[in-house]
Amino acid sequence: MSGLVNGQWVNGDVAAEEIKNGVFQRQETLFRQTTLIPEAGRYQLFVSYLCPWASRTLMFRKLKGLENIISLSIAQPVIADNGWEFTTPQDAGEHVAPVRYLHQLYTASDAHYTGKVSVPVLWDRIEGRIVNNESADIIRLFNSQFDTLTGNHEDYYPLALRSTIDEWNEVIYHINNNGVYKTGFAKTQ
Ligand SMILES: N[C@@H](CCC(=O)N[C@@H](CS)C(=O)NCC(=O)O)C(=O)O
Repeated sequence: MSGLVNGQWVNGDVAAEEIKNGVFQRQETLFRQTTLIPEAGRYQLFVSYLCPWASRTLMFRKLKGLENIISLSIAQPVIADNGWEFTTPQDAGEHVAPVRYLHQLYTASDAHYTGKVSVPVLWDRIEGRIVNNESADIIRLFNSQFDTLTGNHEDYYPLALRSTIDEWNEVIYHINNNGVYKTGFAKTQ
């Protein structure tokens, strides 16, 4: 697996620490801001249709009527030598050069970033930094943070059901969502 080491792109076994004794152990996500400023045009979502985690953020963008509020950039459906790549450079605001590779967003946010460069990414165009790259957080942000702008008050994480949702999430995440990766990336039976 490739990624960034101290802000430099390395096409090799960067995330080797993810495989311990043949077992895939998912790296912790680093950018985890959990409140946003409800402003149209401020945030930009970077995805690839290849990625199921990114796909759930796309679904929520649609469900919550955020298509005119949060702009979208779609990487090619393959992780190539330079990681996630865009067919045409993507405008991401004033603080960063047009984005050809997703890793540009990571180094713009943290010049010394070390780790995987993954989709989805929620980017702040005004401050020029990643606010969150964890799909579980991003769907919750979409669920609640823009209601005043959209008038869409549909709540997919209602207070009364949260503990039940969290309980099921724990089960589904380990067995199903991340289970696919544990099976796919494991080096031993
Ligand atoms: N914790 C992240 C995981 C996202 C993730 O694993 N994305 C994969 C694609 S499905 C990725 O971008 N991997 C890049 C790589 O392995 O180098 C989330 O749920 O948002």
